[in-house]
Amino acid sequence: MDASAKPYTLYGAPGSGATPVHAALTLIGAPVDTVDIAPWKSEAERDKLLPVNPMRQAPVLVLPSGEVMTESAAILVWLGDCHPEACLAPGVDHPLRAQYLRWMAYVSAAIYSMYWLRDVPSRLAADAKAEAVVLARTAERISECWRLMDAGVPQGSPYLLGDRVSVLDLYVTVVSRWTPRRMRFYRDAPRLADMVRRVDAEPRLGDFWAARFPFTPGWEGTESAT
Ligand SMILES: N[C@@H](CCC(=O)N[C@@H](CS)C(=O)NCC(=O)O)C(=O)O
Repeated sequence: MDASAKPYTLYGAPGSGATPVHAALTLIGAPVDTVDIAPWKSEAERDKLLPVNPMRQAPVLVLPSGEVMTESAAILVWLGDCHPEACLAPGVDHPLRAQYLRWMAYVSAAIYSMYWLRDVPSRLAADAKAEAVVLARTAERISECWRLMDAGVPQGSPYLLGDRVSVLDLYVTVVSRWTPRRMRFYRDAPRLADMVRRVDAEPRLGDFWAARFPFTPGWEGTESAT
């Protein structure tokens, strides 16, 4: 990567949906400026995203051209396609391209979408009791989705799309760390679990994880977490 290249600007706090994007940019070796905003925390934080995303959500990636991208799956697919030298995604003619796109959209639509409600359950739940039900039921749904993905992805390779880490692996690795966290995910999705442990230990991402999504004591949670 040309050291004088114009940087990307990435909005989203450590641990957010900006994290798989940032991990991809790290593997690509592209310069990136970060704007740490945690929109799940408050209206005030969400409002900080208004100038770049009317949905007031992270991640937002401002490209070196100044164009704005939102939607984590689209950003990751775009980065994989625009930086083929990094080998982070199967190209349009690759036999795994269709499955790659299928599971990228699945993680976004079936699992990530749950966090609009999980992060602020009062959006649909009227009181604390209803909020607890929402958290338990969305955790069940997330478990089910990981189980189905575990059974459906191609088998027999260290990573989901072969011998090299892809943006799909980065996406699953980060989203599976969100509540109800990893212990439950390991139980639900044992094959995906092997892959995410490899990505957790990826030497090229060691400093990145430490800085942007550290493995702090208790980070894996418990099997019964909601
Ligand atoms: N479909 C969006 C979802 C993004 C999203 O939900 N981001 C969370 C942070 S990780 C957020 O901004 N939450 C605040 C909100 O939804 O109001 C994507 O895939 O990028």
